[in-house]
Amino acid sequence: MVSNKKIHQLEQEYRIPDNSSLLTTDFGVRNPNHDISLSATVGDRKGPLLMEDNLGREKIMKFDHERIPERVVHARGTGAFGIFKLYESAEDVTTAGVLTDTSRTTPVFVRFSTVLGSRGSADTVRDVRGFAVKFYTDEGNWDIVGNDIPVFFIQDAIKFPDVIHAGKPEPDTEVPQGQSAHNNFWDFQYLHSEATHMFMWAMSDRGIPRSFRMMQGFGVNTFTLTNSHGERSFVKFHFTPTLGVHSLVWDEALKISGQDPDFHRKDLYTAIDKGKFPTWKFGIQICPESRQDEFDFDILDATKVWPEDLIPIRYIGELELNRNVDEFFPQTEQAAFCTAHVVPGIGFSDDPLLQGRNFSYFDTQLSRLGVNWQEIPINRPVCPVLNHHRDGQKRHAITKGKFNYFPNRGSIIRAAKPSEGAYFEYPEKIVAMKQRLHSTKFAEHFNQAQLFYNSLSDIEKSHVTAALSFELDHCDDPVVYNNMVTRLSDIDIGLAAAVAEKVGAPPPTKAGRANQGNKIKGISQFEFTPEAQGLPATISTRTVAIIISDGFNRLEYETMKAVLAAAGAFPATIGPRRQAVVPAGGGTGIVPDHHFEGMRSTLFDSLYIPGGEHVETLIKQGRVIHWVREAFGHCKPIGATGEGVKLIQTACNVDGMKFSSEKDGDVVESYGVVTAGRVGKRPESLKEGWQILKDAKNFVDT
Ligand code: HDE
Repeated sequence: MVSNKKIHQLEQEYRIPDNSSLLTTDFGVRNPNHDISLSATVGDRKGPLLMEDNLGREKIMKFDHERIPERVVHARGTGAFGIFKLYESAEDVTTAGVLTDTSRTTPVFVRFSTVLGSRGSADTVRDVRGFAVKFYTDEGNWDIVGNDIPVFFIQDAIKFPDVIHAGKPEPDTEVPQGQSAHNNFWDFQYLHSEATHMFMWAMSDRGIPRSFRMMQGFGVNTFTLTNSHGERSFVKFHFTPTLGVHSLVWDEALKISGQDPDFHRKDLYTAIDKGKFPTWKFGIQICPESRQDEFDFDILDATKVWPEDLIPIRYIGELELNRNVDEFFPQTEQAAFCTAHVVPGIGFSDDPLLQGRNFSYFDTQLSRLGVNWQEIPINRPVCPVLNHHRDGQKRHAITKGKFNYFPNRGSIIRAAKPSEGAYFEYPEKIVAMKQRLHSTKFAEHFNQAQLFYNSLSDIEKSHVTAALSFELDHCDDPVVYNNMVTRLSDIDIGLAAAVAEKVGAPPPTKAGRANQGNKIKGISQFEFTPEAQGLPATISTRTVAIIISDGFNRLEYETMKAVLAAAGAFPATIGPRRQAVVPAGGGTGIVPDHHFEGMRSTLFDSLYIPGGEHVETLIKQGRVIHWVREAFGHCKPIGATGEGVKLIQTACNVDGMKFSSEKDGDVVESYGVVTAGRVGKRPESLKEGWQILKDAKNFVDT
């Protein structure tokens, strides 16, 4: 199993040995009975329980206090360990060891999350996703507490309670759970025009990722880097998934919320467990101080991206997740991130959202985990911690000696010098007025919302229209949806008109603001497929349901399964029962992984139906027809060989299309129907769809 400095620390210092077998109490005494409470026995019956039962009381008392407050936002999430490797030094802009020393491997812990839902809510709701990375560097912990969307709803942290109150369940009914589709959320969006850019992202396919492994991560706020000459630049952080950026379709997301609320959590766990470690390229966008006033937006405004055409992304490292947690609560739930955690060479900017966040994360951990939250194993740095902070609830460290103040008459402890790696506070010159004002350029709210919309492909645009139409359909206050249509006309009159018609708002008569038609790079998901990133297309980690019933063609089944597995895909066999299903001609049967009612097509990326007489049985079963038809409706690649084609034709009402693989005589060469797929771009023809199943040569040639 993968190990590193942090894993070693956790295992050496905190692991309960898994080779001991005798139960004990929390105070270490061997426990004679964990199952039966102590009581008086009256005749041959148990009488009243005894107060004296300290073993029983300890067990129940510990249970009573198992819950801690869930995170006030981002409560629903999951995490994994990994490493960060730097392949190009950024020493021209920073002194941070983690960004300059290419020989290092820095351990990380990453937690992904949704924002609005509570801890038990579903994974696939439409929402922003958290992407929080804790780097355990040799110089201390550095946290990038980011999201999968590069901008935010508000510009000033003081607005955070409002945006979150408006998005969370409404106060009178506590409805809806983990949804933005309600009056208060959209009322807020209209009344805060600065949110326009962000809600457009959230309504795009970015709001319903296929997998945490297929999302970008962004630091969102503007940070600073300082180099060895004391020069400072502004910086934005980026993580780009090498598997590409991919989304669910909305109908799938809705259904999966009920069918498997843990879909994303399991997806990440399974990939890591099977050794298919997800990776992200790590990039920085650097804006030297001298250029900070050059743009028509303020570089400290978190509702704006820095268009790549203006400031390119420099990819300098790679993040890999390679180990699941051993226990969810002490590791993932107690992980505590804080934007104020930076290491020498990295600093803050005056971004007012970041300034507020630096206070908020520290503060929230106090109520969630207590004042000694940084001593919890998952949060401890891998380098030494030494200071005169003392006491408080659940203090673990035991410090010897007389002095708990500084300086003192006897201690050898002293403050570090810059040459010893002390944190460097950049001496920023400030001549200021103290007042409650926004920066002047913060007043512009629609340019980038429009750039975003214009930069999407037509398919992605249609998804935005559909998403807004869905969300506003769930708002029953006409003030809300009428206002929102007005707001949309500030972006695009066509979009506003299409949504107005669906949701019953008066059609907009004129654009609030003409659409300038400009576009920028780095917005459409099509730009982030592996191919677009110059990486090989891959079917790796894609799930393929193979549908069989008694009488299936064993050769076709086994060949396809082997080909899929060899290409790194995760095939699963689905049959009428989880007991042996017998192939044509008899012989040992195959025990399916699931039965038709136990799973749904929504939980797979693709379907394959081998030939054989089983097709005659399959086409008579409503649930099987539903499997195929639904996958077709969700534009998934569907492959079939031999008689399997008939099932697709029957289920989907389409004619078979002849195709052949590069390999003559291969069982893959047959007749079949393949529809559009969900990998990256959605193919518009059957032929393009097949490309995905086939995944170029990877698929058939392996
Ligand atoms: Fe957070 N945010 N946030 N946020 N945030 C929290 O901290 C807050 C913002 C983000 O996996 C809380 O530990 C304020 C932007 C993530 O544990 C809290 C503001 C971005 C996570 C908090 C923001 C984020 C949080 C709740 C406006 C993207 C989950 C629990 C100024 C860059 C971290 C906690 C995890 C969590 C405050 C805005 C990302 C209350 C005041 C912008 C990924 O402190």
